[in-house]
Amino acid sequence: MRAGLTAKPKRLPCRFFYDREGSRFFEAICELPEYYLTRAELEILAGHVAEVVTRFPCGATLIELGSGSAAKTRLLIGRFLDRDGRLRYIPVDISRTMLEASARALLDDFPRLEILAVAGEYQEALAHLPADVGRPKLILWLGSNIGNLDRPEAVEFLRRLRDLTASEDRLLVGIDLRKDRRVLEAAYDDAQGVTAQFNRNILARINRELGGEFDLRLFRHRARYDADAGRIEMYLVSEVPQTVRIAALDLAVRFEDGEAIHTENSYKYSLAEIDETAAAAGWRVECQWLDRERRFSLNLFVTSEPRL
Ligand code: AVI
Repeated sequence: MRAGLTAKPKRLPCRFFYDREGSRFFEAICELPEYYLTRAELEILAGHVAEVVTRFPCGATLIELGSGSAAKTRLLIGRFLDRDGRLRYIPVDISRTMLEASARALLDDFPRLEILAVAGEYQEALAHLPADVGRPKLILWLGSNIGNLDRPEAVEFLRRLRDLTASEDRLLVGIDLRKDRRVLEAAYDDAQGVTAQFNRNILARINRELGGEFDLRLFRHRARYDADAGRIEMYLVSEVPQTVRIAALDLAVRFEDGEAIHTENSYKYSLAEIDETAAAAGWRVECQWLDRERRFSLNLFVTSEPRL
């Protein structure tokens, strides 16, 4: 927080959005009419879940990165259990409360499911997965979570995942597509102001956890699409010149009128960029499905090269 708020321009890492409140706001975003991503991915999964499951023999392990409420995963879990009678599911999420709530709800509905939940940033949590997670593995990275990584970081992380997988394993990645600016900007600046609340929650969190004195009413939510970079950028813009104290950091942060904190990037991909990104990380796109409106893609990656 200190590094970001004293940097020029100011920035805060988007992973800090997700405390209990932030995770709730994000769940509300997923229900918004403008935020098409969740519905589009669900539509694709519903149409192709059987096709995904048939690629695996009995006894597969399902690992999910950034599982959240795991709403979409239920389709896959249900299908695997109907076929195999058992399934090991390893959800990894930064929000411990969300992880506990979703694991309990899943066990209520699927008593034969075995769950090993890992709380942590998923990049780091990978190092803590048990050595024997079971084979073959289907790793889920849904919701276009890949979009919150810069493009080179996405390649690097995909390569790490590749190093954990064997030729019979698969990675199912949901990736949002480049599209008209109006559709994208509405999705990240909705009429009800839920995304604005989600964005401001990062300041509310500094107030709660670090004794910050941010007045949330003095920061405006801004979401802009940079078509060249292919990314939505989110900012919190100070409406007035002001100085904000943060007790636990022993810091006074000065804001000029209109000065912005950059809080999130959400990258969008073309189909060619998906191929290139996969290839650069040692994967190949085995199957690719789009929703009816061709806004979102679901991609089944398979390793393209043997492990060293
Ligand atoms: C979690 N992530 C994929 C979301 C996105 O679309 O980049 C976070 C989000 N930010 C604003 N709305 C949703």
